[in-house]
Parts: sequence; C-alpha cells; structure tokens
Amino acid sequence: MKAQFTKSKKLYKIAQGLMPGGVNSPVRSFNAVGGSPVFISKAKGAYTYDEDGNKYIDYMSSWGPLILGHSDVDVVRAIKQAAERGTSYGAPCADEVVMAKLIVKSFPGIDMVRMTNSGTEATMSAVRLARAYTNRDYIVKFEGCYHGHADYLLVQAGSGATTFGTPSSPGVPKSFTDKTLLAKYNDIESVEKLFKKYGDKIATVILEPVAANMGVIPPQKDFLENLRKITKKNGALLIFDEVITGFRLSMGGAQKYFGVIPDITCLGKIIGGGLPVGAFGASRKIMSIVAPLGPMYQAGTLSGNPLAMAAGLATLDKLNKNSNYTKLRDLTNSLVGGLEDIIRKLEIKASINSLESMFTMFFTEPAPHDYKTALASDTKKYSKFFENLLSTGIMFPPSQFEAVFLSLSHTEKDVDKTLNALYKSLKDL
Ligand code: KE4
Repeated sequence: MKAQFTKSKKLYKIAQGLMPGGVNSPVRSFNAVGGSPVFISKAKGAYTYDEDGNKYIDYMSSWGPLILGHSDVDVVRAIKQAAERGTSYGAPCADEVVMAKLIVKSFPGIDMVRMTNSGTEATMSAVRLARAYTNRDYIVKFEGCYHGHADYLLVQAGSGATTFGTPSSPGVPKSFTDKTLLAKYNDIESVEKLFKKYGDKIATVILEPVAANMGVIPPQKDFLENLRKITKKNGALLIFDEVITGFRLSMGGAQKYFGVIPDITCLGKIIGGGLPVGAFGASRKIMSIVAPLGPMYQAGTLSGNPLAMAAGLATLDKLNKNSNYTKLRDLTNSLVGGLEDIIRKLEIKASINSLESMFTMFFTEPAPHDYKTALASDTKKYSKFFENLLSTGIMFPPSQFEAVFLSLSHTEKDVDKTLNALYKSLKDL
C-alpha cells in the first residue's frame, strides 16, 4: 500500500507560514529532493515513525549524533535523571569534568577542552583561537567542506550550502571573507600555492579530516600528513573539524584513526547523544589563552549543560564497549557491499565512498575525490532515488551531499530489507 503523508503535508503547510521553508534547518526541508518533508513523531532504535504512522529504517541518525540508535534506554534514563536534578545551573557541574576527562583521554591532540552548544560555535571558537594564538588573520578552508554557518566559513561550504547552491551566502560582507582562502580537498599543491603567497600570514588550515558534507570523501594517501607538515613548517595551526568523525571513526576520531594529530580539534554531534552540543580542544599551551584563563573571549549560557553532558556520557560509555566499532564497520560493509553488487548488476552510473560506519552513494563515477568531482553527481537522479526509497520505508539523507550513517541499533535484517528496497528503487530509475 502506497505510504500516505497527509498529516505531514498539513503540518508542513502551517510550518511554512511560521518558519522559513517550514524548518529550523535547511537540510531538513526536502527542497533538494522535491516533495514535502515528513514530520517525525517518534523514534526508537534504528526506526523513525512519521505523523502518518509510516515507519522508516533511519540512515540519517539525526546527521550523525545517534550512533547508538534513537532513544537508547540508557541515554533516556540519564537525561531523565539529570533533568530531575535541574536542567541548567549557570555554574559548573561534575558531569562537565567527567566529559572533559573522557575527551582529553580519547583525543591525542587535546589536553584541555571547552564545551559549546553546537558544531558551529566549536569551529567559530577554534578559528578565533588560532588567529589569537598566531596573531595572524588569514585562514585556509577547503571547497566543499562545511564547518557550520559562521560568516567567514560560509565560503564554498558543503552540506546545505552546496545542496541549495549557495556555497557563499548573501549577508556576509566581503570584508568578512576576504581573509578566507580556498584550497581543493586532496590537492596538497593547492595548499602549497597559498602558503607560497600568504606564508606567515596564515593562522590556520581547517578541514574535515574525512569530508562528509560534499558526500563522504576520505583523505587520499599522505594528504593529512602533508597538511600536518606544511602547517608546522609555516607556523600555522592545523584544525581538524571532527564534529562528524569524532567518536564516529574511533574513540579518538580521525586523528587516532589516521595517526595525524592536529593542533586544535572541534567536536559535536555524538558527544551530546542527540542534545545540543559542541566542543573545541587543544594543547594546554594553546588553550591557555582562552578566557577566563587568557584574553581570547568565548562563552555560552548553556555550554556544558547537565542534560547534554548526561546524554553524551551515556552514549560514549556504551559506545566504548564490546568492539562496537568492529560491529558498526562490519554491518556498514555488508550494506555497502550489497549496494555495490546492485549498482554493478543494474549497470548504473554510480559509485560509493565508505569509511567505517558512514558512506555516500554518488550518481557519478568514478567515486568523487574532491568538490568538483562530487558536484558532477546527478542530483536529479538522487532525488528520484530518495523518493523511491522513502516510499518503501527507508530514510536516506534528503541530499546527495550528505552522509549515510549506521548505528548500533541497525541489524543484518534491516540491512537485508534495505538492500531489497535499494534494488527496487534503483531498478525503477
Ligand atoms: P552544527 O552547528 O550544525 O551543530 O554543526 C556544524 C557542523 C560543523 N562541522 C561539521 C563537519 C558538520 O558536519 C556540521 C553540521 N553538519 C550538518 C550536516 N552535515 C548539520 C545538519 C544541519 O545543518 O541541519
């Protein structure tokens, strides 16, 4: 029976009169894939349920945070217990210390950490820190990488900015972005050229160590190592934006996974277990200039709030057990392997980039290795594919330029069901 979306459509109509695009974040709208977004009423484990009672196997994981799956029993209990002790004190609490200790212990590049309320705040603070520490103004980012919506980072940005074709947003004065230099992902020469020209004026190079906002694009051999070398040589700080990869690729994120240690690390998503969160951390020496210890100002009413700490800690405690990363990787590989067989069998022009428990299937080949090759994807085909999948109860991200995430709640049975739906959705193209 064809899925009905009556209630979602009704809600969307009202929402559009009250919120821009009817959503609180652009990527949730289905603008990139057509149709109106489904409104989720509840979620449990690997499944979400919309207002019309349709059930989905969820591969969005709320854009990354829900690595255990939705409303995990221990996470919900931790939030409830924390809420009964109060929701925010405006004063330090013990769980902030426990979270800081866990982050410092897990990330080789972090001796000291500051919590924030979003990934955007984390990267915004990290760039300010790098500029303050080096007393330099220029920053280097990569086309297609997305670091949240701070003005000077919304330049050739990925995620929703690319999805909706506004990689550089209006409303950002030229003077705010003329110190933001652009390099090409996986192209070290493009970075060397910038250092040749701006050398000792560059405060930092910021990147997603595995790009996931132009779809998943892993770093090619030696790319991260060479970035580490060139920044060190020029006295610039290397920032890894691990908002997605932190605790996703391993308990020490991409820096542990690839063995390349940045000067500053940004975190988010998983560390909040689905509640608003972000963090940035570095060596004691670099963090010593952050207020109130040092002069670089940074603050947040709800930074490190007890609920997000409780949800994050419950998530991380559970994650770091009985070889969960191997389970996540093996389950993802069986889904990706099956999908590759389907692509071959149906002779579809598509390719997959996959790493640990995240992947993207691109309607282009060969598999993209940078922004330009990612943009070659057939987004119209992706829209039709997304819609076909949705109607069979599988929720992929509503954009070609996002990542599919697996959680510890997904099972082989879910993967088999998903592969059947993928076969039908792709065959129907
Ligand atoms: P937030 O401000 O949305 O918490 O984090 C910004 C951010 C920073 N760095 C990376 C690598 C990120 O992926 C993000 C946010 N990711 C997008 C989707 N890929 C969030 C979804 C949305 O914008 O609604």
